[in-house]
Amino acid sequence: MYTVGCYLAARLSQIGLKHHFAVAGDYNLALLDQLLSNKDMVQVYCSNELNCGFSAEGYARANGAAAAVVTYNVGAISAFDALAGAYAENLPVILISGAPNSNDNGSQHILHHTIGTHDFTYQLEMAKRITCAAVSITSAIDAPALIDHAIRSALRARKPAYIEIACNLSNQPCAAPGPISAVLCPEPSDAETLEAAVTAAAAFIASKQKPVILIGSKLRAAGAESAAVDLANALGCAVVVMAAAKSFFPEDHPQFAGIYWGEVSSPGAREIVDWADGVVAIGTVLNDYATVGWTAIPAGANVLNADIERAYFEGHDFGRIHLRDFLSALAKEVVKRDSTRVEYERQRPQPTVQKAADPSARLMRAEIVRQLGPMVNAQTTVFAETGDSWFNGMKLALPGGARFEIEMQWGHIGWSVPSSFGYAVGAPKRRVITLVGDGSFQLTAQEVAQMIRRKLPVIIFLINNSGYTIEVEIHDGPYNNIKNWDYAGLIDAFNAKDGKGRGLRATTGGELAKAIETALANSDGPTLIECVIERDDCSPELLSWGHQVAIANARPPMPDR
Ligand code: TPU
Ligand code: MG
Repeated sequence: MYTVGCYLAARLSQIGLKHHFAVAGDYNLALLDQLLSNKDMVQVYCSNELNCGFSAEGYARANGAAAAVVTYNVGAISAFDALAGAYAENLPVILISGAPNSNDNGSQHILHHTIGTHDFTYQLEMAKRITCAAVSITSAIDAPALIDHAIRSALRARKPAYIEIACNLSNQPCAAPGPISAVLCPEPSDAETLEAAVTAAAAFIASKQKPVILIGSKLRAAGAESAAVDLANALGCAVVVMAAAKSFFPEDHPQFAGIYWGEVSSPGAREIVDWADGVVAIGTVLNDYATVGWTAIPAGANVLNADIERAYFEGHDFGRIHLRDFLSALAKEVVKRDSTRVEYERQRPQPTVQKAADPSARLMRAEIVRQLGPMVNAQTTVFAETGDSWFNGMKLALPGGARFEIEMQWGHIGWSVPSSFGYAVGAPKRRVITLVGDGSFQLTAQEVAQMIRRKLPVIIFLINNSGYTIEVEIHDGPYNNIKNWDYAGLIDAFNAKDGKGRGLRATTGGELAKAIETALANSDGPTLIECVIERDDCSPELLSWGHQVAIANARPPMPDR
């Protein structure tokens, strides 16, 4: 005998979820009971719904999909921020919200947690704008079809979906789930279009002498990372990766030519893209940040754009072809064109061994990055928060197997703490290292307590530079100063009597080295290392990037008439 809640649990489990994230509220308590009755899934609690949404977002980064369960309005509207983030970042997060009793629909009742009118539709309407599917379950008979529709849409589109369930329905009987293939069934590429696209693309590439491959963040969403390696191998050219896609192409691959990010690219990468006569742009997202305030946009006749379900270039536009199918088939058709790789070999920067700072000298940003480098191995996943952590993270050379997570399109400060928590829940065998600024940390700090609760050995490098340095470099003012906290001391407050988190402070290179040793030895909980540096001690890339972004932001309005 299935109920609506058990049906939902079965479907979430069948798509591969071993956990779901939740914050309790009276609109979802009965639903949480139903979900708990599924022994294949663990319910993981969060401190607030924004964090719950970001935890699910991080879980989806590790596991391909995720679910978060929240209460009506007061919970769900907080979670919407993270849900919109999942949309921006192409992650299928299923947000499930408890909702008013079905008998209250159309009544003149005023319900708690609402804006106090008789309208119970606005949450669903809001959800429709930031998901690929949003459904409201007010009848047990329709529940299986609506649940399947929402989950199927999310998995296909790699976008979030929303399901609200009236609070008196989750324990009502409904049909048993049929085969999961009906939910997973991918829409195949259109075979004829695929063939035409591949023929035209192979001809386009053959017409170029110096093509380069540019990897963007939608590559992973499309499940096409290994297909991109196949294409690179066949073409033999240099491969550059956008910042938002770091680690989506292996950095130990012989054709890897660095991070392309306009004037803040890694050495040699920009020169190779500038020199190329054709760019195969795969899953790229060219926003103002990624293009350094519109100063570096590969566009025009020399660009072949391969998107998740579309390829367009030089008078062609092919739809209904999957990126993975397109890249794999193209790999079999392309001619070898390796001149950008050969040229990059000449330009390739020699690995420099940075000198260790005097262990008793005041800690500097460059020394933090130097000490971070050797910590990254095949099992590591690095999270880089908005702020100078982005630029510090870019400097890490990733060995094969290392992963890198960044939220460059949504760019919500505070994302990294809950997202790395969710990721660590989903990928317990990986070593998660989170780079986060003091300003960002203050938004979502509570979720460190959940890392403590679940004994997750996440290592947090909290860069305390006394403020919003990224904003300082874009446009400074008193609003970029923040209240200092005792960040290391905070961990003891979170530990209370039973926690095993560690909070350490490093003000010199020597203290940092010791703190890293302690962190690596602490397997019973997170370790936060507060790295204290000066306010203006930032990466040179942030200076240049901030300058260009400030110019782009300050463009005067077009004349009215
Ligand atoms: O390393 P640093 O100092 O640059 O990083 P920190 O201390 O984390 O400061 C980040 C400053 C920042 C702000 C205030 N970066 N972006 N913003 C704007 C912003 C405000 N609110 C949200 C939710 N997201 C944002 N990106
Ligand atoms: Mg800061």
